[in-house]
Amino acid sequence: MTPASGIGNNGSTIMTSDDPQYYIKGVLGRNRRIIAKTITLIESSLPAHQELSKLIIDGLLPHSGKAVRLGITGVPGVGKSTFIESFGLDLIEQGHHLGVLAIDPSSKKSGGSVMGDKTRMEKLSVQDKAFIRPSPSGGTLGGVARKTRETMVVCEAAGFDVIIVETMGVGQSEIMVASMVDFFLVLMLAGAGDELQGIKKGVLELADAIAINKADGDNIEKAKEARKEYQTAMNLLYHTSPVWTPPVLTCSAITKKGLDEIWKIIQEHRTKLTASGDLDEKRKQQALDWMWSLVEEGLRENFYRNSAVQKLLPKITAKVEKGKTAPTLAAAELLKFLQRS
Ligand SMILES: Nc1nc2c(ncn2[C@@H]2O[C@H](COP(=O)(O)OP(=O)(O)OP(=O)(O)O)[C@@H](O)[C@H]2O)c(=O)[nH]1
Ligand SMILES: [Mg+2]
Repeated sequence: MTPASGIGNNGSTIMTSDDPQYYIKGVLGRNRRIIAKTITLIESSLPAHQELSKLIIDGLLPHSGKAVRLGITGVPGVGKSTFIESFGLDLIEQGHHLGVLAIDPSSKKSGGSVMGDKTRMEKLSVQDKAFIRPSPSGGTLGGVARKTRETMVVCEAAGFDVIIVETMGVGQSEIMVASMVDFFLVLMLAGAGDELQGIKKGVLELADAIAINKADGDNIEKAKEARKEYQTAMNLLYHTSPVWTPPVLTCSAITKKGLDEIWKIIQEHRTKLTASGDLDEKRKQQALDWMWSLVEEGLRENFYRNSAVQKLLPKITAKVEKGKTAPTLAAAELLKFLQRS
């Protein structure tokens, strides 16, 4: 294997170890520099880095799985960053170690990621007991999900016992996040219709709790009204677990009112689902989901990397466009190469 290398801040090439044990030991010893390096390897698309990160994840996996995994979603501006900062600082005060990861497939390297703007979590980001990582940039949603799952393993192995995965409530990414966490919290605003909030019914079905944020000042009454309406709606929806009906709460990420209650609900959910065996079942299902999404990603990569596919693709797509070859035949023709590879 070629040694893994990276570009230093000053533009110089820095050699890093290609020994998985270097990373495994560093992560287990909660060495922040090595944690960050490991995540950079996970996010790298270089084949040598990907091989190395597989070995590292394999070594870290037995040390992971003990954290409380939370997913948080909500439309832009609902207050996710403010909420995570307030909630996170409270958790740290109670002695927890917090990892915050983001999923935003649209994010570019130049910023614009959900948490590219760290200033919104400025108090949290300087805490020793917090580790904040913005969304890996670019790539498919599947690729971003893989990187986030692996980063979660790294954070858990490093001893972060609460992991928050943040995503924007505007697309497919919620389903991804819900499939990698124990508890999925949807933040909403009072006085805005569902359509306005861009939240689909499907997202509410994924929710383990809804919190109407910004319940402060003049907004308190409106938030209480919204809470009642959503609770009625939630009682009618299909729920992911028979032992849990998702509650609707109100909170203020600014005044911190209601945040304690949300943490209590998360713990109550954990106790109930552990007792019923549902949490275990959920994690097992998630491990399978993880495996299948890797298989699908691998198949797709093999397909597009195949030189025969690359050669045939322009010709065959042109033929399909012109109606000279049926899409069914074209697909079968292309897939034949995968069977041979
Ligand atoms: N009054 C009030 N304002 C809040 C509260 N939470 C957040 N805000 C304000 O709402 C605005 C948006 O908050 P953010 O935390 O940046 O929202 P976000 O959901 O992270 O937004 P994106 O990162 O764009 O998706 C900011 O001006 C916050 O100060 C709250 O509980 N009460
Ligand atoms: Mg934000």
